[in-house]
Amino acid sequence: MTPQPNREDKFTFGLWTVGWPARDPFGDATRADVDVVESVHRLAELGAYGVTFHDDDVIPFGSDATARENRIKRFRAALEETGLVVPMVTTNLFTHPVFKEGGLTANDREVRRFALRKVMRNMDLAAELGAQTYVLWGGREGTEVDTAKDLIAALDRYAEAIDTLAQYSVDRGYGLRFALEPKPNEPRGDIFLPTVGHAIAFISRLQHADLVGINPEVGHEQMANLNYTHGIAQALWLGKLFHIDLNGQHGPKFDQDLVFGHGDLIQAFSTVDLLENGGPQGGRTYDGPRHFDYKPHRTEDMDGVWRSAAANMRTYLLLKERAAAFRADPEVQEALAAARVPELRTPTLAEGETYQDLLADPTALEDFDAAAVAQRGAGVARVDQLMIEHLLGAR
Ligand SMILES: [Mn+2]
Repeated sequence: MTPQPNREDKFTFGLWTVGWPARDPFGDATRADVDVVESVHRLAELGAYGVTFHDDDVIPFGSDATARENRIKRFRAALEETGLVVPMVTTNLFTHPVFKEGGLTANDREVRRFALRKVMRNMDLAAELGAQTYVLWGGREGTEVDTAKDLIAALDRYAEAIDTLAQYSVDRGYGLRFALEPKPNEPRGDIFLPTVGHAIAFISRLQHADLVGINPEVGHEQMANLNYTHGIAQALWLGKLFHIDLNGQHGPKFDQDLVFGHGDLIQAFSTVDLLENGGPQGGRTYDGPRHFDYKPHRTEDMDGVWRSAAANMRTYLLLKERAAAFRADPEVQEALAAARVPELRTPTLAEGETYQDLLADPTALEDFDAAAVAQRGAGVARVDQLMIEHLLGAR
């Protein structure tokens, strides 16, 4: 039986996902625009917990004050009718042509000042709607021609912008935490803060580093041929996993934004296992929303759109069920023990032991039989197949 999603699962969707009219660089839209009010209702019926949005998803760019208020009112009413929450909000600094050379890192200072104001205005709305996380995806922050940008100054301006926004949140008492979303390329030839590692290193130099973490997207890391599960593990280790974008991707190519699990399924399994079972005593490592940032196939009508939205949640829950079965299987536990997986939690030096003690321990070097120890198999092959069998529902 397929598990049914409910509010406790904390599944959230960007309004731009189901609302994507499927325009691509080569073809026109294949679907009509979707009213955000309808999206909120449909997602609530499917079992979602919340929605997220860019400013322009709810309030079209250039709306006057009256139009703006009306849009917000309708959206707010839909949230109240359904009980959906808005845990995360973000800004569109990429669609309008004014951002063609960048937003927060544009060479043109006027554009940078406008970009900051656009973010601040939407932070006001985010706080009003009770959001806790503000995502910054710098889709236009980058280059095609490296010599046409002062790359060092661009990072200075990026840091200046994020620290300014964090200060604004602190002064207004908004309590927002910021999550940078890495992506290697697309739409720019090369985007700044291209991977989880680049973004985390950048954050360490910010004045408000404590308020800034990351929002890693499955497909974005895989476009860079990196392992998403490893990326979020490092973010968890650093306390920097502020939000996640779940979707699917078939390796390094254009950003596919497939349904979660509909790309690298084995990595999706390890991602869910880490999120749900990777804690120190087992159990959850991340309590935030399970946020889907995907695009329904361009081939689909609206029936296919809602099916694909449901598919994200069902796939996550199926993987969660499979990961729980994997962890509970006595043979898996035995195989993990044989592979010495639990041993990695034992510190290399004993409690109170110093490197002097280690130097005085002949079993660590002088009497250590490297040739004999090298003969030991690691036992990974057994774990590997047990994992696949659980993933396929064969156990
Ligand atoms: Mn993407």
